[in-house]
Amino acid sequence: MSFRKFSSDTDVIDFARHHSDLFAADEPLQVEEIGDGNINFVYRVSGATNSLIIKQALPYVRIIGEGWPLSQDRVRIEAEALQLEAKHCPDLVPEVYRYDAEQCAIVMEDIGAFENLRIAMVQRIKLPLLAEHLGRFLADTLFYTSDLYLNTYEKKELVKGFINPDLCKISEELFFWDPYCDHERNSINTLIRSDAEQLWQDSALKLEVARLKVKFLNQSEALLHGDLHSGSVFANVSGTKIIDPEFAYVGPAGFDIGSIIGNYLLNIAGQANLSGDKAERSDYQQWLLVGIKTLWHTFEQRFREHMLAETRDPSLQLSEYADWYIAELLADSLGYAGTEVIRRTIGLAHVMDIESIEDAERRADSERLALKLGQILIKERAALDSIDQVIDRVLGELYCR
Ligand code: SR1
Ligand code: MG
Repeated sequence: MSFRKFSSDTDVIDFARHHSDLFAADEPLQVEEIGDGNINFVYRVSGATNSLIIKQALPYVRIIGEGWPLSQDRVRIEAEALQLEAKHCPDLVPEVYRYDAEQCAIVMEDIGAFENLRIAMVQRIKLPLLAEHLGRFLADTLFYTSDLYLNTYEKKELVKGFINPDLCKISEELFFWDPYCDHERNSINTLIRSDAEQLWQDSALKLEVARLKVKFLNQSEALLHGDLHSGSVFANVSGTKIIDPEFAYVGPAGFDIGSIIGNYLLNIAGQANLSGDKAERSDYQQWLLVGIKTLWHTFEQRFREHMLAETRDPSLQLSEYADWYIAELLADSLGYAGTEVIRRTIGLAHVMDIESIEDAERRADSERLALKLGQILIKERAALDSIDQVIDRVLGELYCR
């Protein structure tokens, strides 16, 4: 049978029964479409005691339609990336039960016991293990897919298996071009139009963004998740699950680290004006800043341990090299965090952390703060030598307004 979009609950249920043994043959099943992302359709199929998730990729971007075609190979890439991540951190990703190339669909574990991180952050829920889990995920997935660990042949096979041009093109444009010009895809609060126009005139900033873009295009350093924003993370007080690696490709390691740090910062900017008690919002901003620190320290310590104990290439085993490598990674991560913050503020795809501020003036204030933080990170990334300096710099912007 050739590809067919699931067009009814029965289609989805038949597919679930055929591709899993979780359900009894006579068990009644329910389907809900739960996809809230921009690109795909996601269904939860539930029986009396078990449930699973089916994700189907259509040959175009869901929110745009057939006017924005998109390779369905992304679903193979997602399935293979999840399986590879599971080798290194099985507790941090949903289990893939089946990948069906014909229907461009993945059948996977239901992670309904976890809450979407973006929603949790908007609600100011503190998740005690989150930052450590993210740091461990990043250290393990990035180290074990890099030339530090893989041999020449394994690494080139990895690069080949994750050639992902359509999805890379989306990021190349949405991160590194659209927000830096008056692009028709941008969405800009009219109250900050002049701030955006100023940013478009800033050639020092655009030069730094160009340098980050060239790394994104050329630096085949490690297998990235490729879209590690807080909507791709689910968490609760005891666990974390990272989903949706359809943008995976072999790129600069700092891109993943920066994407998630950027999402912490977007929430920090949002908390300046989200509804609720001011003291509670400030307290949550502090919690997020501590989270960035913990995430980076967990990552740094674990990645360094991996480098010193498991780097296979003898020419890369010097401890001085590990120091240099990690310092470069911090700078890259800060730069990419800045591009994530800016593109989510004036580009195509915005975030609830700021969009849910109803009052346009207050939203504009958070957007200005986000733009400021993004520019600082991009322009000052080489001078910010430690995560403590980064936190101080952010605090300076938060409290000197
Ligand atoms: C058209 S896709 C817009 C954004 O949604 C995805 O989740 C990625 O973040 C992409 O940049
Ligand atoms: Mg996604």
